[in-house]
Amino acid sequence: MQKRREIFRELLSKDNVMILTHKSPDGDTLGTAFALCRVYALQGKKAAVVCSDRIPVSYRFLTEGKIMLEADFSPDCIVSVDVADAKLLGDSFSGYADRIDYGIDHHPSNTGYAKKTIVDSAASSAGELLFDLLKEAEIPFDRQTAVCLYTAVTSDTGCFKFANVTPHTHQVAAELLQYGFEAEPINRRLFDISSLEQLKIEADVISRIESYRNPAVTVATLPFSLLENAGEDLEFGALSSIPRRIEGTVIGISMREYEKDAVKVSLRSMDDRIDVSAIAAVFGGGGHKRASGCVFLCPLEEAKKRLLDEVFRHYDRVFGGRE
Ligand SMILES: [Mn+2]
Repeated sequence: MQKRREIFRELLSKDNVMILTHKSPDGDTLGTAFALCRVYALQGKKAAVVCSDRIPVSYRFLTEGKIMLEADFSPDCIVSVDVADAKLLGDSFSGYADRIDYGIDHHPSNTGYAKKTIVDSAASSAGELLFDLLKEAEIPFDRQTAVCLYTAVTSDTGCFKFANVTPHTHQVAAELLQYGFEAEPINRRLFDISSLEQLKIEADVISRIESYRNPAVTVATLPFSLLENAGEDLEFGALSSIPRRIEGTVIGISMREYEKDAVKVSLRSMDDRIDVSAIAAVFGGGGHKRASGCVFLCPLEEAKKRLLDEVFRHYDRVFGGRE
């Protein structure tokens, strides 16, 4: 078996590289992709980051304001970052599923679709993994690369708050900060700022919260009717954090009907004994033990009923039935 350091060195030796991110892009997939892209550029090579979906406002500082990312050349090498499954590339890049040369990922559920994959599920983020790989391979990088990597790490750790944070995560952040950029505006952009429209939608979601198992299972729903006239720049990452803010929540669920009869679900576990990726897997989804997701193609109410049946089954198995 080829060592990860060798795979990484081989990957960096390529030119004309297309870097694929996952659909519904977050700071980890984008930050890691732009960091890698920058490393290629520093070596005088051509690389471009592509994404099937619009870039959320919060991350446009990484893309120099670009809203869509497309490549204008035909690549000699294709790398995916933070993409657990080729299905997550999104419609515009699904044609590349069999052509991906390298995958860099931290999801234990990575399906191994790339010809060569570097997975480290102990890494908080793909950004932390890419930092480790650069360090192992002794590849120098610059401040802009560090900004991208820091964005990836802080994004996937919820500003260093989540259970995936390890002492090493903080060490990586500390080493990145040595490059001399300001972290405060990045974290403020990612975690504090939102449009007024966004806050009002969150208020709607909060007013619709339902609690079960007193109140260990918390569900926040966003029906399509509330989104029909909404602006294009709404961000939904923050919605998944609403349920777990409620005291006593063990399983936090947010459900967004993004199109009529199509519901995107995010599941968060506050207790190590509850593996929400197993619940998501029942419905064809996946992710991490403490954070995962799935999609239902049916009306919101029906999706909620099917999901909650499964959630209660898991919860009651661990906590011994109705409390
Ligand atoms: Mn990630």
